[in-house]
Amino acid sequence: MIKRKLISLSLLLTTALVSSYTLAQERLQPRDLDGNPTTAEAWYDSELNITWLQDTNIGLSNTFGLQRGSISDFGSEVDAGGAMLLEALPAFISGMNQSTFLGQSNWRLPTAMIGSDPDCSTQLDNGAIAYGSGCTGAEAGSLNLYLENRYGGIAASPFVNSRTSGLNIVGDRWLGSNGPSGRHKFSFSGQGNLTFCGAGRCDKAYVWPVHDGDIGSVTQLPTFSDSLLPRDLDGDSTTTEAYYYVPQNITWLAESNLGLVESFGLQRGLFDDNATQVNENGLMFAESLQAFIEGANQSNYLGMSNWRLPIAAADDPGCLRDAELLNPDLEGQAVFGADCLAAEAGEFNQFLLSNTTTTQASPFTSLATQSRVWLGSNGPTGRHSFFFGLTDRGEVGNLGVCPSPSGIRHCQPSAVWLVHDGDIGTGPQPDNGEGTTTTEVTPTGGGGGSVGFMGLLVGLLLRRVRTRR
Ligand SMILES: [Ca+2]
Ligand SMILES: [Ca+2]
Repeated sequence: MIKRKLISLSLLLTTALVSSYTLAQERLQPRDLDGNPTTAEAWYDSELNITWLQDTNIGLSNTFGLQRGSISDFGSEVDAGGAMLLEALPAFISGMNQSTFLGQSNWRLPTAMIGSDPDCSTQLDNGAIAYGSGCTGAEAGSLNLYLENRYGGIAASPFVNSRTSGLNIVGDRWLGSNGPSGRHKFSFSGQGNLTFCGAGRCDKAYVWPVHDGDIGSVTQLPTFSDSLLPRDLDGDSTTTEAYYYVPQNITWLAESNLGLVESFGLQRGLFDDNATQVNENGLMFAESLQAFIEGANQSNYLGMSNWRLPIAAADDPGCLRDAELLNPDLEGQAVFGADCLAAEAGEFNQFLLSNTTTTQASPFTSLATQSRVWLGSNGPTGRHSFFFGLTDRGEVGNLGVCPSPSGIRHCQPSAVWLVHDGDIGTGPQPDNGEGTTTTEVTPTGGGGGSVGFMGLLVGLLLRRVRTRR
């Protein structure tokens, strides 16, 4: 009897171990190439046994010895957006390898199909030549199909710079090999479009290098369970009022649209222009921010009197490039646009996305309905807002300013999501960084109608398992 129980217990344990192993083995696994294990520079593709650079447009930040500027006739310049002609590829890739970029000297372009891909929409010579949409063959087609199924597209995947900056276009990437013409390009979007150019001139495209094998070392990217700690601020330990985010050493309110539940003495109603009031949906104009936040602190909201807005970065390299591409006159002075990854808002957005694939699935439930929040800082105009998650145009972390640098006053009403310096409130203590955390993930038995944080986490994990099937 006892023996049978032991056997079933060990079976149970084995099942648990196998399933947690399955969870850890996503097809794409983050890799550290720069010595900082909390950041990923590349992703190992366990199906193809190659490693993809995290940056899908490496020409945007590096020229590897080539000239930056407008591309001349059949020239080998790298343009401001990172694109280049076929003629630039040999020097670009060899320059990358000679500089041992991120410690590696065998970067190459991903492959196209050698021969036929029956999934391609266009088939010539009885399928010996294939191109068009729907291609799933070779490295590019295989990964594209996976990104569509796993993340809903490359823009929501862990890879960065997948759009041509500032525009809602995922440009073509050069492929390295072979096939009928040897001059292949692939569009990592939607159905995955494979094109090749014949004897004539090929239009410019972007470079997304890969490396054979599993390079780099395993990362320790921050996760919800070890980096986002629930905090009680009202004395009722069964409710969570805020989350302490360990990497930033700040505490984020659980309610990411505080105007929805508090007005701190401000009028509530429909907007008058420039009025200091809070709308029914919780949003407010910039003119209301000071009175609202002062009201929160003077009323000692949740026992604290130093609430503030999260900040943007004065010089975010991601969105700075974006702004300059849209308007070269703004070089070095304007910071706005998509792909802003720095400072409190940008970093936290990346953290939420990398753990959930959408901020809607995070514990901050108001982000699902209102994602644009006011930021407290600085920058050229001092009036920044930040769109958490993915915009409907597939932009990650869109930073807005108003009035815009072009002078057009465009301050949309946005939500207030307050943060507080340090670890306030009570709850589990931060991991000391020794070893891995072994937080038990079990659904909380509260059953009070609202899905708890652990419930969300479990739901996400289950969804990941389902996605893999
Ligand atoms: Ca790193
Ligand atoms: Ca509480």
